[in-house]
Amino acid sequence: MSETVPHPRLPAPRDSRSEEEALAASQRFLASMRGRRTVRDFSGEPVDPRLIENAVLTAATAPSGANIQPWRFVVVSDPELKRRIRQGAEEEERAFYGARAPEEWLRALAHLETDEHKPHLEEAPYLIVVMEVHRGPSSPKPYYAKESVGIAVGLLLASLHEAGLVALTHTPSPMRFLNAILGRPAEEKPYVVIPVGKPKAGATVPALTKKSRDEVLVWLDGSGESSAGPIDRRT
Ligand code: IYR
Repeated sequence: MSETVPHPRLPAPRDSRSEEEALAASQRFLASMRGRRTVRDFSGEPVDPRLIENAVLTAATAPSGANIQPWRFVVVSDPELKRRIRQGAEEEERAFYGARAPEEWLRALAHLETDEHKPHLEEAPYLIVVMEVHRGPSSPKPYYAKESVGIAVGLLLASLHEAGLVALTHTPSPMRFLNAILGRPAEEKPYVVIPVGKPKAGATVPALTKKSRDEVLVWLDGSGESSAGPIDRRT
């Protein structure tokens, strides 16, 4: 039998700010996000758990396929669990760096100076293990699960950055060992492990650049020009 009750609807949110206010807010956000860097060296300084909770709640606002919201965020601060996660991840990474990784991949990674040692998995006060939730006893079949969880992780990283914290998107591969350590059911597939905290004194990051506007942005406005944006051409 098909559903006949109409789904309730609400007015779409409307923004009452002026163009200038909106632009200023957008520029502030851009400037802030340009300051985000992946950090691999964490101090043991404590972090307010409300910042972690807000970041997770922010992530959970993400759009998702059919609004299934196929995510769960497991926040680990228990030192023993962190130790076991480190142990499991380093085992996988030894296999990766020692044998599994193709030369081309290792060459692409070289400037990040990563290796199989993952002390940050114990040093960071929190590890957020992001789970992609598949069909299971209490979860429906998701659609576009990877895309949905990826969007949520983007919002999570933005929130952590706005809160003045640093994070590392870490993807030991394969990550199934996490289910046993964390006691999570099979329908939760580990997506990424995110150590979060404050940078260790003297921590450095590689000098990286992001692609330029013209490399990442293509405007197709019918004028026949494809890359000069409206900001330049505004009269
Ligand atoms: N998972 C490994 C390797 C690694 C892979 C990529 I792609 C990176 O951007 C960084 C590292 C590790 O965590 O060391």
